[in-house]
Amino acid sequence: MSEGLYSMEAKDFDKTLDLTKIKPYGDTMNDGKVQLSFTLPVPCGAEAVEAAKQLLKEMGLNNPSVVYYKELTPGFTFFNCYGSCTHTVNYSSIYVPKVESNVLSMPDTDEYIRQHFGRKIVIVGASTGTDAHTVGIDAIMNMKGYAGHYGLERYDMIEAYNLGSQVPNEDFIAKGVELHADALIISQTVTQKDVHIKNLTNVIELMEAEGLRDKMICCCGGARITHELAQELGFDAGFGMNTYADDVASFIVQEMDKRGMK
Ligand code: B12
Repeated sequence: MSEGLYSMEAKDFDKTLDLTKIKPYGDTMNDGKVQLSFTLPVPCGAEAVEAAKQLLKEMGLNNPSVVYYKELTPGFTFFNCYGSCTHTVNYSSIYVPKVESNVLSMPDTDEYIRQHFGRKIVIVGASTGTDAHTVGIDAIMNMKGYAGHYGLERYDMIEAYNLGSQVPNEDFIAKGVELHADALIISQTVTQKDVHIKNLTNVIELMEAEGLRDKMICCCGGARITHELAQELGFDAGFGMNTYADDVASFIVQEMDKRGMK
């Protein structure tokens, strides 16, 4: 396949696509087809299927169909369903604040560090507070990496320290100071009752109280973290799902350079 074809977007070959009114694509443009699954707290049977279809209609899905249903346990029924979405979204009006840096490969980041700093940079990371999830921070930091992207421990010019999970914020910051960290990176997975907001806010408050905030780059990440939220909470950058070591490493080194950190 030629590169030209790879770079094509649906709007280049389908003239019925209106980016001010997009809806899901099933197998023809604008058919609105979606698949969803859910459980209803009712006994398995014809009434349960009818309830599921009515619910789909209420959700704005035309031609609702239940393609699979099964009793999970007495009194609970699980459904797989299809329907055509009647709602649309104006894609052309969407603006999402994103981390603005040039994403470099691992060798290019190492080279950038050699050229701009002439020393290894130190990054300390953890899942802090009560958060016990380690897979996110491991994906970013572990030597073996994640989804084909090596983690920070693999970089020649980065000294990466992964402190694990449930690290108290005070200990995390103290370790950063002890190791002369250039950047602190935090993973937050649990967002129930806004615990991530309280915890991330606490990190920044502690750093400010100790006069450390402008001495280190601070980043956070997790499935429900956005760059916009991270900045609101006082972080330099936030990284959500589908981000890798390359994204945060590139951001950190370019931000250090911008700030004249040596
Ligand atoms: C595995 C898991 C667990 C394991 C964790 C084991 C471990 N060692 O990590 C265990 C069983 C311990 C667990 C416990 C709990 N869990 Co849990 N868990 C999950 C699960 C299934 C997968 C999470 C995961 O590993 N994802 C894979 C990684 C790679 O994705 P990621 O974290 O998003 O990371 C990527 C990006 O976000 C980003 N990223 C992440 N961190 C960082 C950091 C930086 C600096 C950067 C740059 C990028 C970055 O990069 C990564 C790669 O792209 C999810 C459900 C799911 N399918 O997502 C629930 C889930 C996260 N858990 C949940 C809950 C509620 C809990 C518990 C509260 C349950 C309970 N009632 O006890 C406890 C909490 C314990 C605690 N104190 O934290 C909820 C969270 C809901 C919410 N919005 O808060 C989820 C979504 C399940 C659900 N649908 O309800 N859990």
